[in-house]
Amino acid sequence: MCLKRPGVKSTREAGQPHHNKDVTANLTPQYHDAEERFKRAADHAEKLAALREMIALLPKHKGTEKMLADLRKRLSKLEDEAAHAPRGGHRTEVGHVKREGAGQWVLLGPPNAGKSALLAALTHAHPEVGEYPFTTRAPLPGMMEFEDVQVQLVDTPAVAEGHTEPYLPNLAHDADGVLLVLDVTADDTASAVGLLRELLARARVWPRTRPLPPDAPPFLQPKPVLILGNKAEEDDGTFAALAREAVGADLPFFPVSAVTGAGLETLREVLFHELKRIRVYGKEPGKKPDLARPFVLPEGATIHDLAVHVHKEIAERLKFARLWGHAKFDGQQVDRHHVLADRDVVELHA
Ligand SMILES: Nc1nc2c(ncn2[C@@H]2O[C@H](COP(=O)(O)OP(=O)(O)OP(=O)(O)O)[C@@H](O)[C@H]2O)c(=O)[nH]1
Ligand SMILES: [Mg+2]
Repeated sequence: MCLKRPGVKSTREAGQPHHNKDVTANLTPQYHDAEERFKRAADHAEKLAALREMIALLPKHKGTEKMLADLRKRLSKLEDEAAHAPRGGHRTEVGHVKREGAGQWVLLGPPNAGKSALLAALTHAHPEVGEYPFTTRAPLPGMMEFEDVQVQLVDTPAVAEGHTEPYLPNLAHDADGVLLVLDVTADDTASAVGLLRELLARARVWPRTRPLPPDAPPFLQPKPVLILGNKAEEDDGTFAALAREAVGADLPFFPVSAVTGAGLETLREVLFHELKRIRVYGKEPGKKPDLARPFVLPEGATIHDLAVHVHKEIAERLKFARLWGHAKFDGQQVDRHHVLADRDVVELHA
């Protein structure tokens, strides 16, 4: 990377000829960062994401016109390739897991922390659990049940010095939330936390519990980041206290045990609530509501958002809705701007 130190005059500024694109284009460190990620991209999706960032971050002026045209040409070539890639039924892109259910949490952590054991305890997935490091070789999703919704958890290969899979930042970037899994009985928690924090920085993930600085770089993704202190049943409280200290006070810490199940029921609830989603049940006039299959929408969603979710045409023709739940009285008539609450029952009238 060629970062220019402020206040140091470059040879060019002293009036000599040069071929340094930085100086004419005024490229920022953020641009170089994106360029670096483009060069190192492990797969197509990562390449596309980095290239889009480069285009957005490129200063737009006369001196960068040619560069911009060149980047755009590369982007359209990559997009073409993505559109025409063969789509076999079982083909999945390594490092990308299709989001399913109410939201996606990715589990990251050092070897042997119990990521796979937690996935097995919380979902119906059957990952390999082993007492040796690097048991997990590829991301594996599982669906966790919470009341009447399902939340997706994604187990991943370990994060370790010199062994971290290059697609992990991408996975964290795309997820709705990140679970950092630590073994509270391990004695190298501080270094594990250091590596995980680096990974999150590369992923542009900003823990939502930390205030966003006013000069926050673009593309930061504020999202929930929680610490799971696993193997808590082997602890009299001392280990968890030390692990918590190593993590720092800015991230919520949950002691859990994949073996005894301690802390897991609370965790299910937290994982759904941290996604900031609401459940809404549909109802047809004169019939009972369909309580088996809720619509899952972001907090703050309105009647209109629900209608769009159900069908675009219904949204266009919508006259009013009737509401049961938090409304003042059952069957209250509301308009499309009405904000919904968790567990509302809605009858759409188009
Ligand atoms: N005592 C105890 N052991 C656990 C717990 N969770 C997992 N283990 C054990 O820890 C070891 C590692 O578990 P894994 O789930 O394979 O760990 P991992 O984080 O997926 O490891 P890698 O795939 O290698 O990164 C296994 O021997 C598990 O049986 C727990 O809550 N308590
Ligand atoms: Mg594993």
